[in-house]
Amino acid sequence: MLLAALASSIVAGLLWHQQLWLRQYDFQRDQSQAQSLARSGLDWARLILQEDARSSAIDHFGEQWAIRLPLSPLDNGEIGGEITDQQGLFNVNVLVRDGVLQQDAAARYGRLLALLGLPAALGPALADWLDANGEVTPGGGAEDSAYVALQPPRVAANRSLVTPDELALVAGYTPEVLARLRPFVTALPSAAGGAINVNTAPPEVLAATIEGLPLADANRLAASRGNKPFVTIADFRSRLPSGIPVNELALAVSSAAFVVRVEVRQGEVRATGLALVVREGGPWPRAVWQMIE
Ligand SMILES: [Ca+2]
Ligand SMILES: [Ca+2]
Repeated sequence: MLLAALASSIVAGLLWHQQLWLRQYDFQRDQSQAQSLARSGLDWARLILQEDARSSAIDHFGEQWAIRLPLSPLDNGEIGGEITDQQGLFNVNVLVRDGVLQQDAAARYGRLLALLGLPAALGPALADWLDANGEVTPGGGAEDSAYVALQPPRVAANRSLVTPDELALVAGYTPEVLARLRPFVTALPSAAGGAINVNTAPPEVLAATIEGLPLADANRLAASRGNKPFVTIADFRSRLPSGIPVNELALAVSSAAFVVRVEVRQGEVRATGLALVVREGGPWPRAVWQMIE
């Protein structure tokens, strides 16, 4: 009787282990499939961007790359994704070049902060985070001595940001500030250039980039490009209100940098692929960074 009970409990134990092992096996198989699909999704997006560069000289929201793919069914799962242009956003890395604060870029960033109703001190704080020196920039700067007192203690990076998520480390960049700021800013390597794509920039970024352009006019420009994208900077300028000087070097009608996001579900497992892709005129858009998780 005892032996029989023992035997049956051993069998139950074995079965349970087998179940567990099978579930683990399923999970690992789904996980590796999900991650591999996410990677393929990123490559597919790079192909779309390569094709786009072949077929058009400008970049706007009416193009194929801008179409978001909603989660769509595939065998035992789903896949979806989107490509978002980064050249329409304010690249925070232009604030500092070769370790030195750039006053014109600081002025543009200051205008953006004001348009978004954010404190002006966020400008100098970010400048000090990026610049190479240890001197506190007037108007709200913060260097190492301010950071060692924070939780967690840290020191200023004194270099460009790799991703905009690093903004969360900078003094004053609270979750509330970031929620307001994030849709308008990005962090790009110098290879992407600093010009703003007037076909994709939010009105706030247009108004911040072009001194003297009221937000209401920037809104009108953004509405007009929906039907008729800007084909050249001259075209953009002809549709600006008269009398507003334009620094052509700060503007573009095309984009070199895009963030690709791919979401995958395979069985019970989810995977995300995220990459910053830069078109540099080479045969294949380069991933500056890529994450699969
Ligand atoms: Ca294009
Ligand atoms: Ca400094």
